[in-house]
Amino acid sequence: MFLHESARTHAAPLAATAAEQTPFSALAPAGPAAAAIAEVWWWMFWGSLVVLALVCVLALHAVLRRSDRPVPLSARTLILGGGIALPLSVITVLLFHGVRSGDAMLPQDVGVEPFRVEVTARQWWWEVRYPDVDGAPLFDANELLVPAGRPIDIVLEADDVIHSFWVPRLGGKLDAIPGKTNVLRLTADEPGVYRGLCAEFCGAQHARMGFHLLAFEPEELEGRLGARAEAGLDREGAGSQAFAQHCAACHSADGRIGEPAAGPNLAAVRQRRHLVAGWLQNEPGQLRRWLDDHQTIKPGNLMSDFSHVDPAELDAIAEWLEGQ
Ligand code: HEC
Ligand SMILES: [Cu+2]
Repeated sequence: MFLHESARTHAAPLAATAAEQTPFSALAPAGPAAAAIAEVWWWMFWGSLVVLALVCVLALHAVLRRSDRPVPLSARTLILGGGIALPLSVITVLLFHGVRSGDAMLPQDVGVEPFRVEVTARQWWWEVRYPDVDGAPLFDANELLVPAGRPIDIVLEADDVIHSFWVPRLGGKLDAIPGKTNVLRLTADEPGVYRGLCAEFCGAQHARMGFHLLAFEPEELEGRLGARAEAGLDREGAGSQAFAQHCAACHSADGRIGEPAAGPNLAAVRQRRHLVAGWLQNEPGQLRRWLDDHQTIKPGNLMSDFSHVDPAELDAIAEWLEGQ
């Protein structure tokens, strides 16, 4: 008991640092679905280690034995035992664990109403919709704000090609397929920042198609979502007009309006921690830099070129979006 307690107090900060250093590690699970997967991983790890040790011992034995007598095992026993019984039993155990951990990813009735968030994957970013924030849908991008300690249903769709939604510390991957709706059930046990990525090659900027899942205590979540819903942009002014001219064909600047969705909704862009699908820290100057250098920052991305636009106009748009 005593030992157990002290081991735990030492393990907790260690686990926290490991998670910070390895935000993409499925072996630092932070929710039940990921824990089930990590368990299968450890079973396979220790299982294969035992088999390897066994093979080494047998090999050593074969090399070192003195006698010339043949091994008292018939070919039949070897084929039936090593070729059929052994793989069959290993695969059966793995199948059992695999199906169980796969099951943990699917929505099931647990007596608590899940939090629902809809995600549409595009080249190369994630549209995020909350069906009901103060009575109406709210549109955002590349960041999922969710409650901690409550099941989350992520309703996945795709626009252009097949993508795969993965938050390694929270659970397994699920494909986002055009024309099909898949639902992934995750739970983040504790508040925190969990990193996610596209886990299926989907084009040139696939490697820069990340996102962040931010889990909050329920009261804080309400405040945060409310703030995003109220991130109203001043409809007057030079920035607004220039935006209408150069950007509004692809971007909505109203969190309550989803279209056009060729580019991320920009109403609350200043509240996001990152720009361009988790790739740039959202620091002063980065948004403006993106407008000039976006083909260098994310080559091949689907935003148009603005080299023909007066830089002063782009300054005004950036200032307007950043709410200065
Ligand atoms: C042809 C469509 C198109 C036009 C026009 C366009 N954009 Fe974009 N924009 C995109 C796409 C697509 C992305 C996503 C890029 C990615 O992450 O791969 C994007 C991303 C962005 C982002 C990053 C948002 C985030 O949170 O990740 C900002 C900021 C942005 N655009 C601003 C602008 C501004 C300002 C203009 C007008 C000067 C503009 N865009 C015009 C398509 C467009
Ligand atoms: Cu993708």
